[in-house]
Amino acid sequence: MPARVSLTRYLVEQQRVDGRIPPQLRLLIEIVARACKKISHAVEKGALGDVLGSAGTDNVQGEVQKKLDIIANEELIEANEWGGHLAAMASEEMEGIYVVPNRYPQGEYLLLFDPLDGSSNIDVNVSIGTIFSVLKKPDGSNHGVSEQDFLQAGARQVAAGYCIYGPQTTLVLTVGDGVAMFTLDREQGSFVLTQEDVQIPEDTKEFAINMSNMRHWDAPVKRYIDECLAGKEGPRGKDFNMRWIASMVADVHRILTRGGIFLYPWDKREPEKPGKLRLLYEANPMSWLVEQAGGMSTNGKQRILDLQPTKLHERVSVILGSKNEVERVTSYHR
Ligand code: AHM
Ligand code: MG
Repeated sequence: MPARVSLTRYLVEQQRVDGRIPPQLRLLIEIVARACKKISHAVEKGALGDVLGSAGTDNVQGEVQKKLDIIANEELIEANEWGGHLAAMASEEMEGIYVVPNRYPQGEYLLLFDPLDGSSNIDVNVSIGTIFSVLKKPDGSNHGVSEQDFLQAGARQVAAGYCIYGPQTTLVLTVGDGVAMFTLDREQGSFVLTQEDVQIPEDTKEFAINMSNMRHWDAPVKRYIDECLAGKEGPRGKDFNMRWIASMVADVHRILTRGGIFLYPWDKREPEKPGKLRLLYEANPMSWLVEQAGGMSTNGKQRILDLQPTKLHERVSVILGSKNEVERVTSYHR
């Protein structure tokens, strides 16, 4: 039987091969993984750990915070602030950026996260996850760190991934050399490489969208879904299946595993908002993973990774997954 490759070994080998991962970035990814392990334990305890339910507070987006949203946010901050690899962090659950306190050394990386994605699924025991993205502090910004430093296009990410807390806990990672998946071995307490070079099939018969919003969609999205629903008798000439987990991590994990298309488009409910999902914490890391696995990701008009963010909590319309389907929906917008 071939030797098991741990996350640590995978990262050390990535560092050795062509210096793809500098030591500080390797440390950062390991620490994020360690925090995810702790979050996974908290999730697993559920009612026994008194972690379910609402925390009685709202976040910056006006959404009710769950206890686990806050626990996960704190785990990520505590795990990452002392290592010397980071300059600052930004989170979906915090209004402003969190600058590493000056009692610790300052590093050159910026960490962004959605500490617990799929919050509405926490209490019903359905898969949820942590999404993260890593940027480098722009050159020349030697005078501390500001929110402006985080406003970089997704194409400039140096690492991105998520950890899904489902039947298994799986960490999915890219550092720009394809996508690798690591399953948590609970007995050993370590992440073990279980899939490398993840590839999303170019075609699919599976779509994911919140159908209850149909009456609010824009014409191109409506057209695309109508054609899928028409099945074999319609213009697509094949039957489609639908899945909607309402945890982006779980929907994207399915797509990385067997293909499919995911849409959370702009809709008329809140016309001034470009979409529901957050560009920096959700769309960018997921888009890079999907592209690294041979898929495609757009906001209907442009490649998401090329969008220049204008604010920390910016929202965006998201269409990602199997290349030919994303290409089709995007062409309907032209
Ligand atoms: P969250 O980060 O507060 O959990 O919100 C993001 C989630 C995504 O995971 C998911 O795709 C979407 O919101 C589900 O939204 P809806 O409940 O409108 O279907
Ligand atoms: Mg989220």
